[in-house]
Formats: sequence, C-alpha cells, structure tokens
Amino acid sequence: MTITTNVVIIGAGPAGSLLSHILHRAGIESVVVERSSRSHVLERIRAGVLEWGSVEVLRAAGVGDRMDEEGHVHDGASLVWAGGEPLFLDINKNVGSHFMSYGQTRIQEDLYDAADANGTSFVFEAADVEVHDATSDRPSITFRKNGELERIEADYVIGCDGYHGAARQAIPDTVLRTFEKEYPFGWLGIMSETPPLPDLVYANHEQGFALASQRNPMLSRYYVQCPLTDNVEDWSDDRFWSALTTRLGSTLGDRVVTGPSIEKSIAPLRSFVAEPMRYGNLFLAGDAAHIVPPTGAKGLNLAISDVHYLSRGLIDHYGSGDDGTLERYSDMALRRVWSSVMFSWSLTNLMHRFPGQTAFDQRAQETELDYLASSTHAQASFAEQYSGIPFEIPVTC
Ligand code: FAS
Ligand code: PHB
Repeated sequence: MTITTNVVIIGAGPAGSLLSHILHRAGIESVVVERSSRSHVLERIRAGVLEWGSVEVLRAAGVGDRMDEEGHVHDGASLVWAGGEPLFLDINKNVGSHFMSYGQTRIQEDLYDAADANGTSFVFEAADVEVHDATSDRPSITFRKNGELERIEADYVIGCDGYHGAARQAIPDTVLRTFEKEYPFGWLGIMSETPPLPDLVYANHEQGFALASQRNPMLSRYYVQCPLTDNVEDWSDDRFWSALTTRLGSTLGDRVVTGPSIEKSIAPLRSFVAEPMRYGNLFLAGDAAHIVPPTGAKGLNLAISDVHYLSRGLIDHYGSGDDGTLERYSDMALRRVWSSVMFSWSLTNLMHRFPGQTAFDQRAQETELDYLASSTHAQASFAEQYSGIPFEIPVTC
C-alpha cells in the first residue's frame, strides 16, 4: 500500500517525535516510522540535562508544562579534582543562563502524549526501512509492517533514526563525509531511588571520571568511567558506590545517599559527525547525523537544536514558499554540532583517565582545572558552552 504525506520522518525518538509535533502545530502533515515498539522507546534511559535553548524550544512547542513542574533549574554545575573542594561553576552569574535537569524518558513521554492528542500517524515496529529517490521531487520510504511491504511518498524524508539508522545510508559515499573518534573507556550508569546531590558534579580522579546527576528529588543518576571490556555483572552496587564516593572526594562522597540500583548499564563513548545533513530532499537530524560523548550533556540538546532549525525551514517552505532556511539548514546545524562536538571532546579529555596516562598527563589535567578555578574568563567560556551557545534562529512561540 502507498500513502502520501508532506513529510515522512524515520525514527520516533526525541528528534522525530518533536519534529512531528512542531510540524503538526504548523498544519504540516507528517508520518513517523519507528523500528521499535512504543514501549521499547519509552523504556530507554538516556539524557538528563537540557540546555536553556532546549527548554525554550519545548516550551514554545507546548510540551514544556510537566518539564516546568518536575524539572529542576540549575544555576551551575560543580567540578572536583585532586582531593580539593568542589568548584561551583556559576552559569547564571557568568553568562546569565541556566540548565534544567529533566530526563529524556520524561520528554519522550510528553512528546508521545502530544502525538496522541494530535492524532499524528506513528507506525511502530516497522522493519527494513529504506529510503528511495532522495534527490527526486517525490522521495519515498518503504518498510515492512506485519510482513506487508508499505510505501510512503512525501515531499521530504527526515532521518531521525539515530546512529545505526537507515537514512544516512541513503547518502552516497561520494557525497557523505564522516568524522569519528572512539574513546577507550565507557560510562557505567546507575539509577537509584535516593535523594541526589543538590548540584551536578563532574569528578576527575586518578581512578577515573565520575558524575553525579539527578532526575527528581528521589531519583539519582550516577556514572563512573569503566574499561570498555567491563560488563555490568562486573559491578556490584557496593563496588559502584565505593568507586563513585572515592572519585567524588570526601566532601561530596560522604553526602551521597546510597541505595539499590534500579537500572545499571554501560554506554560506549564516541564522537561522530556526518556531513552534509542534507541530500536532495532527505535531511538528517539528531543522532542520525552526530554523536557526542555524554560528558558535555549535548546529545539530546543537539537533536533538539537540529529540529528547531529544520522545523523552521519546513514551516517557511509550506507557509511562504521561502526555502532559504532549508537551504541553510545543513551548514547552520553543523556549526552548532561542531561547537558541541569540540566542547564534549575537550571536556572528555580533561576529566577522564586514559589508558597509559602518565603522572605528567594527570598533573596537566589538574593544572588546567586549577586554571579554570582561577580565571573568571575561563569560567565564562565554560558556562557559555555548557549551557548552550545562542541559536542562529531565535525561538518564537
Ligand atoms: P535516538 O537514537 O534517540 O532515536 C532514534 C530512533 O530511531 C530510535 O527510536 C530507533 O529505534 C529508531 N530507528 C533506528 N533505526 C531505525 C530504522 N532503520 N527504521 C526506523 N526507526 C529506526 N545524551 C545526553 O545528552 N546525555 C546523556 O547522558 C546521554 N546518554 C546516552 C546513553 C545511551 C546509551 C545512548 C545510546 C545515548 C545517550 N545520549 C545522551 C544521547 C541521546 O540522548 C541522544 O542524543 C538522543 O537520544 C538523540 O535523539 P534522536 O536523534 O531522536 O535519536
Ligand atoms: C544525566 O543526568 O544523565 C547526565 C547529566 C550530565 C551529563 C551526562 C548525563 O553530562
């Protein structure tokens, strides 16, 4: 069976479901085609920090009410290293901005609730998605649903299908340029129903990196760096809490409220960028085009900024026929992507212990952190990058 629509979106993660929702509010029809089940997407535990620009995009899209009720606004985050007292990097004082703790899982629930209210067409458990005729005026996708081959023809195909998706594969190797870096360690993350530390804390320790984060006043999210060869089974809760509290240092480590983990997983770290983010009438947004190590809390935020830019281009196209923003999309999105990729790479290098790291390397990291503590200019630069550089297109309601 073949159906036609304005925009067909591959992937119902945060990028695809936010784009579909914003287009719906502008009267633009879309169909979202997702490989997994709705419940599987909702079960994923991922990001936890929203740049202020992302908060504004979600509010402007009308899906920010529960975020504003349950999210926690932070004026800054703390760094701790070499057994010293934590350094609170005051983002509000330095650049007049904030960030919000609000889990990606919640955002996904909010977006699916909005899709249900919109009546937008989502196809879950779609297999073998393929993009066809991306450079024609009528690109299409095919997929299998309950064994039946389906086709959707559209004006535009948007790949929001993540790093392992099908959309990027439709761009010929003669056109696509990719940039990749893999890190020689992973993050072991746990969730525990315990009160979190008040602030997010990033720790550089000779045993390795650690991060204290949160989801709500009774749900903590913690991470410790671990070897890529480790499995979750290698890490009992006791071993995890011991590593975390050691790496956070005595001041903060003594304040951690431990408890049984309700989720435990290991994520690999990589930096990846695919250029361009457009090929004919195929566009890429979110993890389909870029991946960052979670150190800088940028992955989800880049997905939201891509959608902010792309939705404006599509709204201009269907509204006034102006294709200027669509023409600029790839270059504009990539400027923000590379800025976040660089910040995430830089902070990962600063905060983690690399295999073969020498005493010199450790001392050099600590010296850079000492400089950050001593320089208001360095702190302002960190604050601007962590809370998110300004959008090239302002957010409007
Ligand atoms: P997503 O990957 O979320 O969504 C893509 C969707 O496309 C998925 O639902 C997938 O099932 C679907 N799909 C894939 N292939 C398909 C196909 N062929 N056909 C149809 N559908 C297909 N970011 C942070 O900022 N902080 C973090 O702490 C953090 N932790 C993370 C931990 C893990 C384990 C992972 C994998 C990512 C993490 N991220 C984190 C990054 C993450 O939040 C992403 O940036 C965010 O999910 C990006 O959203 P999307 O671009 O929508 O991609
Ligand atoms: C999280 O809360 O999951 C989180 C917070 C900050 C990061 C990465 C992950 O840099």
